[in-house]
Amino acid sequence: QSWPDLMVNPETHETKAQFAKRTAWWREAKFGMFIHWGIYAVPADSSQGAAEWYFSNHTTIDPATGKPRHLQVAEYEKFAKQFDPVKFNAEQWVSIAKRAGMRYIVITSKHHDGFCMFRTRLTSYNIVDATPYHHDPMADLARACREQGLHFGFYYSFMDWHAPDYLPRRPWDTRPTEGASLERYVEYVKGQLRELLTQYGPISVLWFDGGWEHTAQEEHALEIVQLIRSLQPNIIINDRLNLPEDYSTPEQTIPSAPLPNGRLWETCMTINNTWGYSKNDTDFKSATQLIRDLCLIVGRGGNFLLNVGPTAEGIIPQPEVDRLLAIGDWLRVNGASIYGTEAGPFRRLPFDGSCTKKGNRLYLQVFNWPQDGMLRLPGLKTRVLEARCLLNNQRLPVTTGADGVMIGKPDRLDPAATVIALKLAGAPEVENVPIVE
Ligand code: JFZ
Repeated sequence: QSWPDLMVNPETHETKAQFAKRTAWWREAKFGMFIHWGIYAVPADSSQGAAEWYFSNHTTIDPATGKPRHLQVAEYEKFAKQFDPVKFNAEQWVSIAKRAGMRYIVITSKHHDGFCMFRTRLTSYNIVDATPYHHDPMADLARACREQGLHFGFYYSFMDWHAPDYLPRRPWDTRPTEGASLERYVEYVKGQLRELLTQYGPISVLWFDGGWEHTAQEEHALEIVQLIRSLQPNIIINDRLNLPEDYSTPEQTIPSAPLPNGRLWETCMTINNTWGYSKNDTDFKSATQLIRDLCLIVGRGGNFLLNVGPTAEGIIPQPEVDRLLAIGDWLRVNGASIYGTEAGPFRRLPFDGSCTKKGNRLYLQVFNWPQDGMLRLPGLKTRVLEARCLLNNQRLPVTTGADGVMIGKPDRLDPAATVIALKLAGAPEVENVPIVE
């Protein structure tokens, strides 16, 4: 956000200080759980593309024509009758997020398939009315988050492959389009957002998606965000309804540096290769890789929204839980280098790792300790008072030479990232020295 300090942002009607206050919890939180949960968890198939895109991706060869044939709306709707998450336990999900060190949860209230995972009076195509479960899991999750102290938010897709008024229709959708109206669809979206933002208490995040088929004007995006802010004045809104709003959402990638003007951002990422649950994707990233991604993201000033894809029974797959708990174990020791920090001050680091900053402290997150045993930190102008390894609080020798600051190797290393906390004589000042690789 680059508006001047005392000017009011025309979209949010707030000053920079008010923006900073509204987004404070989010900027401190750093790590959240993304949940892609819907009736696509019934086929649970990513063999033809992302599991949550099953309705769009899945084709069979029509024996009559020899051509690929898409599912029709009525055929996809049948998965709702098979969606019965009897093992769903909101307290458990939230407790997994909490043990992982996550501070907020964002869940798909409606994905592109149009199926509503919440109680809505605006369509019967929802979890309460169209599934044997007959229950609204969002109410349980909102309550469990409140009880366990996590922030709670909704993903909502503007693109909708089911709503009769959504245009353009999928090319394979054979339902007649006469009478369909995108204007009426926008009213439907507004009505649903009103439900989502009034039925569940405080909602911390609105995570839009699927805005790319239209312009902000066609989507009435400004009206929509104004409605949202009128119902939940402290909410944080992402940038996927063709308005910049509060933060950017790089997907499956980590920007190489902080974004200009302190623009807030959040990388969302899958643990395997698909967002919705898939029986045939077992290509899970290692906990080490995810911990390092968290360090790199936070070291560049971003947040990390890490996805899980629960099953149609309501279970978060164990391989995902295992990785989350391993991240949580690492954070219990090294969380001081993550929560409430800011991007590190160095343009590039001469070691394999990342760096964050908090007041007069720097946190060096070292993935692989340098071969020669010395961790070098050129360009740091502020005097180092003390270096400690967070693993065992061991004090490390610090020397300052022509190469800059050098830190001795701790007795124990963490295989994912060993964190060295540097206490400085003041706020870190850094010289823009080029770093030779
Ligand atoms: C979207 C969805 O299509 C997907 O199913 C998932 O929900 C994900 C979080 O978001 O996918 C996108 C959206 C944006 C980009 C790429 C994929 N993008 O900006 O590059």
